[in-house]
Amino acid sequence: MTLCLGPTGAGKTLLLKKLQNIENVDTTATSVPTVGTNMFAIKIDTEVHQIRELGGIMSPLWSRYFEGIQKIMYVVDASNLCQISAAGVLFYTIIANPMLANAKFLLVLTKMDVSYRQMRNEALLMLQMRRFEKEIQQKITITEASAISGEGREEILNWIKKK
Ligand SMILES: Nc1nc2c(ncn2[C@@H]2O[C@H](COP(=O)(O)OP(=O)(O)OP(=O)(O)O)[C@@H](O)[C@H]2O)c(=O)[nH]1
Ligand SMILES: [Mg+2]
Repeated sequence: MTLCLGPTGAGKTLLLKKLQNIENVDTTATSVPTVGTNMFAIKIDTEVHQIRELGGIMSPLWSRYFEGIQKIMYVVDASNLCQISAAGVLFYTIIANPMLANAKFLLVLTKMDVSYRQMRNEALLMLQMRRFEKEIQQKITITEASAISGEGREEILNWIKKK
């Protein structure tokens, strides 16, 4: 089981829908914040992978779901200047949790289709990634994505299926 975390409105639900089904995602429908959790079954090749989204609103409770987790996808909205630094702090509190000492992390910079988004390097600077990477032992893979254009989809699917 993989967990998908990130602040509220970061774009987790829409991205996971896009990973599930490239064609039929209605990106114009208004979305509802996830209260609680959402399960997504994502078929890659012949295998079905289970991903559990935890809504941003329940971030104080995220750690209750960490036991036995080997993989965490952390989604950050690269177009939300107000949220991005806070998203970095939240990410750091997750990585520092001893239950995830051996987990693999995928940092997804999403909404890369938005014209006023932060560029990759600026986003990583605001997330203080260079500093974090020195202090933590886990491997962090970084990817850019968009649930609208489908950018990053293959990269994320490859990360999910990797043992
Ligand atoms: N332009 C653009 N908008 C996006 C993208 N992904 C999500 N959105 C929009 O961002 C808003 C929030 O998306 P959600 O997927 O519901 O966010 P979430 O991370 O699931 O939020 P919570 O469930 O509250 O934790 C919605 O209005 C989406 O349509 C993207 O890649 N590009
Ligand atoms: Mg959601």
